[in-house]
Amino acid sequence: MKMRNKRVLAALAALVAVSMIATGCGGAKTADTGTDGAAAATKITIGIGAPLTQGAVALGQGMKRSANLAVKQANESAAAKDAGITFATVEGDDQGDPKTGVTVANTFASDASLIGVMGHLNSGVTIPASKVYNDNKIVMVSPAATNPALTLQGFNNVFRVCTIDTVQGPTAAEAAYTTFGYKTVVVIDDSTPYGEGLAAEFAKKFASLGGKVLFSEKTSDKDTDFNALVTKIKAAKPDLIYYGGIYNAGALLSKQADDAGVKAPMMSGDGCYDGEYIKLGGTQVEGDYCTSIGLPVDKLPAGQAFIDAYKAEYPTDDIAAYDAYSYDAANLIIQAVLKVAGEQGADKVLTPAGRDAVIAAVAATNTEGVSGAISFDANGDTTNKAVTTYQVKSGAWTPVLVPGE
Ligand code: ABU
Repeated sequence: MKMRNKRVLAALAALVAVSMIATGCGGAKTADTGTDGAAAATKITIGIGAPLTQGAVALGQGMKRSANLAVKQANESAAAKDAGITFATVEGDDQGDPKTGVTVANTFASDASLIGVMGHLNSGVTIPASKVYNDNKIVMVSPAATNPALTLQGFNNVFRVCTIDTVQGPTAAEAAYTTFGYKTVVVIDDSTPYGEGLAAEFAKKFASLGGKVLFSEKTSDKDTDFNALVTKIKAAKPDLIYYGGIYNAGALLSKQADDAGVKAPMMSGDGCYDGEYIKLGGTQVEGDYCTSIGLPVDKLPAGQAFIDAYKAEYPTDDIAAYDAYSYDAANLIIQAVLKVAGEQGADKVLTPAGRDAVIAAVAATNTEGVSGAISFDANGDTTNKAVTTYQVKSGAWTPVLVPGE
């Protein structure tokens, strides 16, 4: 074969490899991408654990897009090339289901090139999956799981860049009672660790402020017919409905309450902060509230650069609630890998000592991300405790209480 043809083939092979990385293909245990005598790069894989086909799909797909964007940018950077590393991603569709999440975690753990996981979304999935990662020295950074129990397991490899529900619940209660003046509430949750925990934190603070919880009730995150509950809510005549759960069921509850003539708006947490809530609920959810983690992306110093890069990569997709956090979570893993590669060599990153060093590097994070300043406390929780309150106005979630404003 003539040298020129060999070069063309090598260039094509490199292009295929890059396109696999950019589209999130993965699963192979090793892959080298060296061309024409260049030193072969070490492939380091980051798992994307999220609900991609069932559950909070709108939020999960956003997480995937953002982690893939971070990896694409990393692979274009001089830092990765100089370190001799090519990053790849592999998707794990946990479907928002704890058992499926553990299966995803075990599949990730069987990939020898996988160093870390950006995920998962649901606390009820993230908590059992995190044990698998701990058993396998895989660093995990969740952009979304807010139940406090996640980081109270004594695992040194578990981190999250979202604040927790012992912050979010009381913040919502303060907003509801003190700022908006709602004095009575009905508290509903979806029986998930997230929904139960958040609703309990809200109710505790609301009552401590002097508010009255008229009744509390449990539903399921799979429920679609809330008519019996709505009848009960209507009879109680609350000022406000508080819902701990995800947008799919939350929007239907609010819509059905409105259709039945319940005047009270609904307030919920970050699990409802998505345009899908408004699409599913229609005009009936106008005036509803939710809280979500952090500041609105466009109010963050690095927010506009992220928005520009995101729109260039995904022109038809909206930025979802955890996208900036997912981008940051992936970048923390990337930066930790590059640090360890620089200190020990790329070939050492996937050794047990290298994995310990990557976990230690994430723990020592002290940086500015798109979501703001990022560092972790001893449990692996972010020290950024900002929570923004939104309201549906003219068919869009609109910030109404922004920390610092
Ligand atoms: N934080 C809201 C949705 C995810 C979860 O914590 O279950």
